[in-house]
Amino acid sequence: MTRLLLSAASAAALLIGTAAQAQTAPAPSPAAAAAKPTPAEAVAFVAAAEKALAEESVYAQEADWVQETYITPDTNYLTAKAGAELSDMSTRYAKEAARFDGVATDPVTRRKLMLLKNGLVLAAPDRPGAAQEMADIEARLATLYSSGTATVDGKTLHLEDLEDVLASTRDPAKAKEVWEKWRLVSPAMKADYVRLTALANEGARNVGYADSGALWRSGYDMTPEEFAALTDRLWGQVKPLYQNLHCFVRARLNARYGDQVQPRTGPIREDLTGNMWGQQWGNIHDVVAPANSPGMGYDLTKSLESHGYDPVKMVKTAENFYISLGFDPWPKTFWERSMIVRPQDREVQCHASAWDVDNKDDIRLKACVHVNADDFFTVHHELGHNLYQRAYKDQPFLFENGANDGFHEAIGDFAGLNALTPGYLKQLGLIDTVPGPEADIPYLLRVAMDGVAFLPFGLMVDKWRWEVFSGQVTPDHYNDAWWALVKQYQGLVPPGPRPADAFDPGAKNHVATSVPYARYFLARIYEYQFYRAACRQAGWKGPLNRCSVYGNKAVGAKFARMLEMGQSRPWPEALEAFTGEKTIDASAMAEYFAPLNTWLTAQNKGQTCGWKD
Ligand code: X8Z
Ligand code: ZN
Repeated sequence: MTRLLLSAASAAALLIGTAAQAQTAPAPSPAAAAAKPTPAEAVAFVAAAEKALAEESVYAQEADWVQETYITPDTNYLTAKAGAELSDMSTRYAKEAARFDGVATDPVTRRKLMLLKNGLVLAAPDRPGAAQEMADIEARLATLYSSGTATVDGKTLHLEDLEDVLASTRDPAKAKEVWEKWRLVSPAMKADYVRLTALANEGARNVGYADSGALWRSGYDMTPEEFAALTDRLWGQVKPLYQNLHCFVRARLNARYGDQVQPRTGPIREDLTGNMWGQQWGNIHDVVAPANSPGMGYDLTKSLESHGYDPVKMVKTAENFYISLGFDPWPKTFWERSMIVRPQDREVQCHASAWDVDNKDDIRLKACVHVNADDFFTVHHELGHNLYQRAYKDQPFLFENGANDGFHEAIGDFAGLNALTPGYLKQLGLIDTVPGPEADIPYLLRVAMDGVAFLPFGLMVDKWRWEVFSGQVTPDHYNDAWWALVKQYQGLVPPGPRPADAFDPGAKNHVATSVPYARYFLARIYEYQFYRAACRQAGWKGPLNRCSVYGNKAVGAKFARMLEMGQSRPWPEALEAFTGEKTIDASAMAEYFAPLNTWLTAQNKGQTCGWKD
C-alpha cells in the first residue's frame, strides 16, 4: 500500500493515501447527518474512500520519490503540496469514518473503517492551510536532516560517512568529536518540531484521539493503553538479558579505555558504542570480544570487501535469499529505478527505505549502501519490506500493509538473521570454513550486540514522543527528557554536557521525519518468533543460532501465506498462520540467546551490574 518509512510531507498521511477533493464521498447534508447511517452507506463510503485513496497515494509517492532522490527547493515544494493534499484528504476520511461507529456492518467493512481512522501518522487540524503548514514543516525538517554534514579532519562528511568513522575509530576523542558534530544539525529543527507537535495533536483530537501518541498506539488491534502495557511487559521480559550485555560491554570498554573515559560502574558513554545513537553495538565487537577466547572465525565486513562485493552485489545477495525460499525475482524495473548508492551530483535522503510506488509491481529500494556488515543486514531488511509489499498486492488497498508495522519491519530482520549464519556465508563463498561449536558464544555475542542492544532504544524513542505528544514533557525539557530516557532504558550517557540549545532527538532520522519507532522494538521480538518457527518447520535440531532456512521452499510457502494476508486480519491471526503462536512474546528470543546469557552471567561475576536511572 505504501512505501515504508515515509518521511517528509506524506508522513502526515502515512498509511492511507490521498484523493482529489472531488473524489471524496459527498459531505452528508445536515438532515442525513442526524439520521444513523445504514450498513449499505458504510459499504459505499468505504468503497469510494478506498478507490480514491488508492489512486491518489500513487501521486504522493511519485512526488516523494523524486524529492527524496533529488532534494531541491522545487521538489520540496512539490512533495509538500502532494503531502498536504494527502493529509487533508486522509484526515477527512478518518473523520467521516467515525460517522459509522456503532453501525452494524460486515466485518471487512468494519475493519476498513477502523483502518481509515487509525492509519494516520500526523493528522491535520480541520482548518484551511493547516495541512499545508504541516507539510512545509515536514519537508524542512527532512531536508535539514538529510543534507546535514560535519567537517572532520578538514573533510565535509555526510551522515553515513560520519557513521563509518564512529564505527571504526578507537580514539574516544575522535568518537566524541564526530558524535557531537553530527548533533549540530538539529538545534535548527527545534522550533519547527514544537509547532508540528502542536498541529499534529490538534489533528489527532480532530479525528478522535487524545493526542498523536494515542493515535500511534491505536494501530495494534487493541486500545492505546493496552499497547503501552504490552511494550512494558515485553521490555520486562528482555531487560535482564540487556542488562547482562550492558554489564559485560561496559567492563570491556573500561578495560580498553580506562576509568577516565569509561568508568567501571554506571552508564556507558554513547559515542563509544560504535553507533551514532548507541542503538546497536556490533561495530565494537573487536573491542568487546574477550582476547583469550576463540573468535567468531571471520569478520563479515572484511570478507565482503575481500570478495569484491559492491553495493549492487549486496542487494542481489539479499534478493537471492528470498528467491531461494521460492519467491519471484525482483522485477526489472526495481534494478532500473532503485537508488542503491549516493549520487554525487545532488542532495538525497540516504536513510534506507523500501517503496512500492504504484502499490503493485513498482517496488524500489532507496539507500546509500556501503560494503559492510551493517548494510549487509540492512539490504536484507529493506528487501523484506519489498517482499511483503509484493505479497499483499492483491489485497484491497486498505489491507495492503503489514499485519502491523512491527511485522513489516520484522520480515527482513528474520531473513537477515538467517543470512548472518556461518553455514549460509560458507554457501555464499564468503567464508572458507564453518567454525566449530567454540565459535557459538562469540557469534551469539556479535548478534546480541546488534539485536539485543537495540531493544531499549527501540522502545525509548517513542516513549519520548508519547511524553512529548501528551504534554507531559514541554519544549523546554525536550532534550533533558530524551537523555533521561536514554539513561533509564539504554543505560547510556552523552560524552559530555549538552549545550543549552541542543535538540538531540532531531539528530535521529525517525524523529526528524516523524516515523513511529515502536515498530522496530516489536520487530526485534517477532523476528525470533518467525525464526524459531521457521527452524522448527525445517526440522532443525541443532543450536538455534546455527539454523538457516536458506533454500527451504516449504518454509517459504508458509511464510508467503502469512505475508499475503497483509492487514486484512488482526495481527495475532497472521502470527498464528506462520508460527502457530497467537501472541507476541520474547521467549523465542530468550531461547536463542540462552547460552550467551548463561555465559554473560558467569563473566559478569563480581561486577556491579546495572546503573542508577
Ligand atoms: O530505519 C530503519 C530501516 C528502514 S525501515 C533502515 N531501521 C531503524 C533505524 O535505522 O533506526 C532498521 C533498524 C532500526
Ligand atoms: Zn524497515
